[in-house]
Amino acid sequence: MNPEFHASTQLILQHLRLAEATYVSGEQLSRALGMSRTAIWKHIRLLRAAGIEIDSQPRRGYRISFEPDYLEPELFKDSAIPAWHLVQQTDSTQTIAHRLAADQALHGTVVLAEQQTAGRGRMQRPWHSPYARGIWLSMILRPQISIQWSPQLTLLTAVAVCEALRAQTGLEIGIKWPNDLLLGECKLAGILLETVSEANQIRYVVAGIGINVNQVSADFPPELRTTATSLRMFDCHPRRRTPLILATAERLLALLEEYENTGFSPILARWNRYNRTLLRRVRVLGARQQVIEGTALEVDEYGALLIRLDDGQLVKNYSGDLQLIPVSAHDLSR
Ligand code: BTX
Repeated sequence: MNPEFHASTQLILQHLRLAEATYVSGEQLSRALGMSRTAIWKHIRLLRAAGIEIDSQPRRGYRISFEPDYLEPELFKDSAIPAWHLVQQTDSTQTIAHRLAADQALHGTVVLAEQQTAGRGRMQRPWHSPYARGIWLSMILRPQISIQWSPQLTLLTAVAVCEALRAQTGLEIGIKWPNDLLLGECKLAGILLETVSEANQIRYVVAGIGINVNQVSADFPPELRTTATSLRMFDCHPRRRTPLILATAERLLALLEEYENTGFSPILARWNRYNRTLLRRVRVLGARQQVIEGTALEVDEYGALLIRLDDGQLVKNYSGDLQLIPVSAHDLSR
C-alpha cells in the first residue's frame, strides 16, 4: 500500500517522480512549492523513511534512485491464490493468519505486511521486518494429513521458497536444517510453521515466511549484520517484491498439491539436493541446551537430521539449531 504522506510530502514526491532519472535541485523544489530548503529536506527524510531511495548530490539536487513496489491489491489479482490480506503494519502476520484461519479462511489464503513490529521466529525469537524492504508473509494451509507428518511441511515450505527464489533470481540459494535459507553463508530467509491440531488431525497450519529482499547492511540491527543478508546485498540490485511474492505463494500451494498426490519422497530428495550442510562439520544445539558435534548427513522423512559422531555413531536430531563449524587449516592438512 502506498504510504499516506502529508500533502506537501506528496507534492515533492510527485515532482521527483516526474523528473524521473534527472536531478531536481532543492532550490527548484523550494521555488515551485513555496517551502524553505530546510522544510524540503525534512520531507525528503520522510520519503526515505518510507523506503523510497533518494540520491542527493551537492550542486545537482535530488533524484529517486529506487522506489519499492508497495503492496497494492491489484498487483495480486491474477494469481492462483484464493485470498490476499494486505496490511501496512502489524505485530505479526502470523497473528492475523491465525485469526482468519479460526474464522474459516480458505486453504491458501495469504497475509502480507509492509512492516512487522513483533515479527517472530522459532522459540519466540524476534524476526526483524523493516518497512517495505522484505517479504513478510503468512499462508494458511489445510493439509489432509495426520499431525505426525507436520515436520514434513516445514521441509516442504523450505523447498518451495528455495525453488521460487532460485527461479526468480538465478541465485544459488541453499537450505540449512531445519528451516533457514542461505545465500552464501548468511541467512536470507526464515520459515516458521505453526500447527493447530485436534485429536490426531491437523486443523490448519500457518506457514510464516520472511525473505530479506532490499535491505542494505545498515537496515539490519548490528547483531545481525554478519549473519543476515538480503538479495540486494548479494548482487547490489534492488528488486520488485511482487514477482517474488507471487512465485513463492504459488509454488507453496503447488508443492502441497504435489505432496498430497505423490507423497513426500520426491520433495525430500529436492530438499537434500539444496542442503548446504551435507558432509559439513556441524554443531547442533538442542532445545534442552545439549550439544552434538559431528558430520551432517541427510534429512529423513520425519524431518530429522542425521549426524555422524566422531566415533561413527549415528544420531537423529528432531529439533535444534545448527552451527556450521569452519574447516580449520589443521583439518585440511590431515
Ligand atoms: P528462526 O528462529 O530460525 O530465526 C530467528 C533468528 O534469526 C533471530 O533470533 C535472529 O538471530 C535472526 N534474525 C532475525 N531477523 C532476521 C532477518 N530479517 N534476517 C536474518 N536473520 C534474522 C525464522 O526463525 C522464522 C522467521 C519467520 C518470519 C516470518 S515473517 C512472516 C511471518 N510473521 C512472523 O511473525 N513470522 C513469520
